[in-house]
Amino acid sequence: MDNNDIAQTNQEYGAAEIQVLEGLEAVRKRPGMYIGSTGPKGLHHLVYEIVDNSIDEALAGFCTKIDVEILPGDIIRVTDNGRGIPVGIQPKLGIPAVTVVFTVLHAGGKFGGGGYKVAGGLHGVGASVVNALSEWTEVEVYDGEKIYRQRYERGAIASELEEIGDTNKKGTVVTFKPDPEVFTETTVYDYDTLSQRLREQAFLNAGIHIELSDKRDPDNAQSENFCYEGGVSSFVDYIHKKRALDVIHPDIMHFSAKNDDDTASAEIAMQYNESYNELILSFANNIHTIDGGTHEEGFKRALTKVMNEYARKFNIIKEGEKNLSGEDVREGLTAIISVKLKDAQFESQTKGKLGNTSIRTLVDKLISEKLEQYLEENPATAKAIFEKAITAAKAREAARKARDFARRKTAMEGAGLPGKLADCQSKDVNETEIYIVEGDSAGGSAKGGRDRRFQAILPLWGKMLNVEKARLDKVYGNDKLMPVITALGCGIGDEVDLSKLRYGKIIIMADADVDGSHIRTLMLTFFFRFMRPLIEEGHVYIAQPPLYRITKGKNDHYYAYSDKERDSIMASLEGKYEIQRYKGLGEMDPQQLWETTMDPATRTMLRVEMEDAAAADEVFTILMGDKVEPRREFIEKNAKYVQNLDI
Ligand code: TTJ
Repeated sequence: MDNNDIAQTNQEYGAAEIQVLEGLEAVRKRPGMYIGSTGPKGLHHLVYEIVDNSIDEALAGFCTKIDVEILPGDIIRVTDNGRGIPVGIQPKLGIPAVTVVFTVLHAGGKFGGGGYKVAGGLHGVGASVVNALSEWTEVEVYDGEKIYRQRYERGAIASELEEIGDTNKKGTVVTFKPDPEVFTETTVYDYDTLSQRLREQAFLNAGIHIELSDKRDPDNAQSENFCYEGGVSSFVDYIHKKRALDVIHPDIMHFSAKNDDDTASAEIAMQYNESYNELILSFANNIHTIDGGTHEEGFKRALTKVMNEYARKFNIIKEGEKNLSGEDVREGLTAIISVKLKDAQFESQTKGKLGNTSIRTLVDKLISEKLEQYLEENPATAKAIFEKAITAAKAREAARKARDFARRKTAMEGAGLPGKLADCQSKDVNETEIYIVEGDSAGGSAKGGRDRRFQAILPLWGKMLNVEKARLDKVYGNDKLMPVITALGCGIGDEVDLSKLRYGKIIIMADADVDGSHIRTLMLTFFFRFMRPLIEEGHVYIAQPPLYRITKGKNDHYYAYSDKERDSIMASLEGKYEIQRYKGLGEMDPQQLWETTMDPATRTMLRVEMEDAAAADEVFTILMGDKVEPRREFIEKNAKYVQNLDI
């Protein structure tokens, strides 16, 4: 390149820079559009966006190691040993390619190199968005000869790309500090959140080394190294060990396939355990599809089909006997489905559902061809799996009888609604709410405080069923859960019909203490396992009662919902005041409970997302399982959460 070219590109640089600033200004104005939220989720999302680039480079075959460091001040540094982002002038804009990557919106895919970049949704928005939302960002490129460096502040170029030294290494180092002006809630990273996600990425991309280290506080330094040669099979194994689940056959099944023109691939690992639960985790382009989609549909359809065909062929199910249902063949199954494809389409409110129909066919074909063969070649495994599925089918039959019995019983007893339910007047699900309340005194306050026009109250009582060890048939007989099922009206298991749901909002209201947290975990696990569409469609909420009441003089009072809020209220008050700590909902009189927790005009509630429910399910498995050791470990690690928990 001669001097003339440089002069010319520099001229165009002005125009490019203006365009760049306008693009990133849009990101700063509406960060939520690009990273989902400016809360903790969005904050962590920044790290994933950067790491994704290194993973793409690894998938392209040029990078083996990715380092993620949390530095003092919650600054993040990501280092890889890939080819390094190109530093040459990008002809169209006349600026270095690396500058384009960091300052032009949506440039990520072009230079990320993976070929599997995702279209639409929040995914793959790239380095420029991270740059726009960081107080500052620095990039260093090692190209095997020179080291280059550039700095940006709030998305704008703070220093031109410069050569800063010689090197024989290759790779990219990106360091950024999330902008507290954007992340107003918190800029503090949670090690475990990053750890979980990076471990998951290591499972999904077999053989890549990912290291996470927390260097914020030298006294509490920690680090982990993730590398799984077994990929998704290692993932299944990890889940079974972590949840202390005993498997019913030794080998993990592992199937993979590509489509004809190599534009899509699918990989599945699966193994059955002794529990009654199914756990299917699906991913598209390394993104967790919490709401499933075509890959899960193809998998389930083919699994049911293959199992029934096999059972017929070998006379495991005899003539005249019914087929196994989908639920029967998935009882105790843990499966990881990972697909990679061009132009992934993400659907649903949270963009957590894969829509590409060609993937349904690809996964269906993969299971149809390989699972049948596997079962024929591994008769001992096949035997164990069919014994389990047949037992599940029998239990399902028992559950059907229990349900019919329960229905006849309620029909005979009259109204059909649980005796303790204080129902509301409205029948319009657009406005109706049911509060599920633990404890009779809280139930009393809730009944007194509610707006009976549209708010129903259901106090929970009786012995909680250990859902961990229960199939549907046990649920039908349980005196704590049956009232919930009858009150909601929408059925359970594969019979759930949301058109029959009697309340638009189901609100779990429990004390803000450890026992309350126990009951929330229980209820969420129950909904997650037996009424999942309720959570998928966003009907389930957690009430947020206050922790403190601060009284000043006779008439002034304030409520604080967190310690932070209490402190700021105290700081704003002059003179004398009194603080009351609520130990339970029952300490509030009806008027207070209405004001603080139930009045739609003033309350805040948390809508339960699938991730929350899935997390509750995991906690529950460990807490209620048979194994003592994992439980002890969990309790030690989560001491704050499970303090005093009576288990
Ligand atoms: C693109 O094709 C030419 C050779 O380099 C390819 C590339 O850009 N590789 C690459 C990018 N490796 N690592 C990155 C990268 C790493 C981090 C931490 C952050 C970003 C935005 C990119």
